[in-house]
Amino acid sequence: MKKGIIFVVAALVIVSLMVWFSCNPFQKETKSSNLNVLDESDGTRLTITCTIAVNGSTWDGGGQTIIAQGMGDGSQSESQDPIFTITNGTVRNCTIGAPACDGLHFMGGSATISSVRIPDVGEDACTVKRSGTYNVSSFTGNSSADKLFQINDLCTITYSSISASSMGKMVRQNGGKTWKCTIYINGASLSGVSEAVVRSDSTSTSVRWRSISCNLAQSSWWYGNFSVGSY
Ligand code: ADA
Ligand code: CA
Ligand code: CA
Repeated sequence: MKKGIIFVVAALVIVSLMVWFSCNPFQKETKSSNLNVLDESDGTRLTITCTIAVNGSTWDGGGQTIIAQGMGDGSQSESQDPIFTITNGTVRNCTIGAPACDGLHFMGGSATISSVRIPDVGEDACTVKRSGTYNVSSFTGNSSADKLFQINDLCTITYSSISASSMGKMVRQNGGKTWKCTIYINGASLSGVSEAVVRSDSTSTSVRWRSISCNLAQSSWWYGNFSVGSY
């Protein structure tokens, strides 16, 4: 009888460990073969069930489309998982299909997103979660319900060659926050913007920009009382 209970407990522990290791968000993922790939039948589609954590490496999607399952519905719910977290690394060359959930999260250090497309942005497309130095380049993001890019911590961030349609604002520093972020916009082609290019409640934040085209009159590009200049 006792042996039976020990056996059941041991089996439960082993199964729990297997589940943990198959979808551990803290695990360092370096090779695509480590990812939780459910469907790679035609080499163009990668179905995932947990966040891909890029830490100290470059993750190159080779043009694949990523589809998230069980990570969120792409709505305005704030409780969805990110598709990627990036710490001191790069994510490049992929499309994030719907539901794009909470997009990509910058988690610290120096990190880059390059040649990423999100045809139907989820809650938002890309968020600064922790302080660092970041680049977003050659990025396409369409159909944002509100924000394309969100900034929740101190950073210097450069957005270059951004192509986006339908959004409230391209960049939002977290509401009510007064710390400084330094934002560079080096080329953005924006259509269907309803509110602003950048909105911030911080007077210490600085925006430097060049080559922006936007449906809004230029007098409505900057929503807030921050420093703005071209460069
Ligand atoms: C909203 C919310 C913040 C944060 C942010 C985000 O602004 O109020 O707490 O969740 O969205 O990062 O999406
Ligand atoms: Ca949000
Ligand atoms: Ca978000």
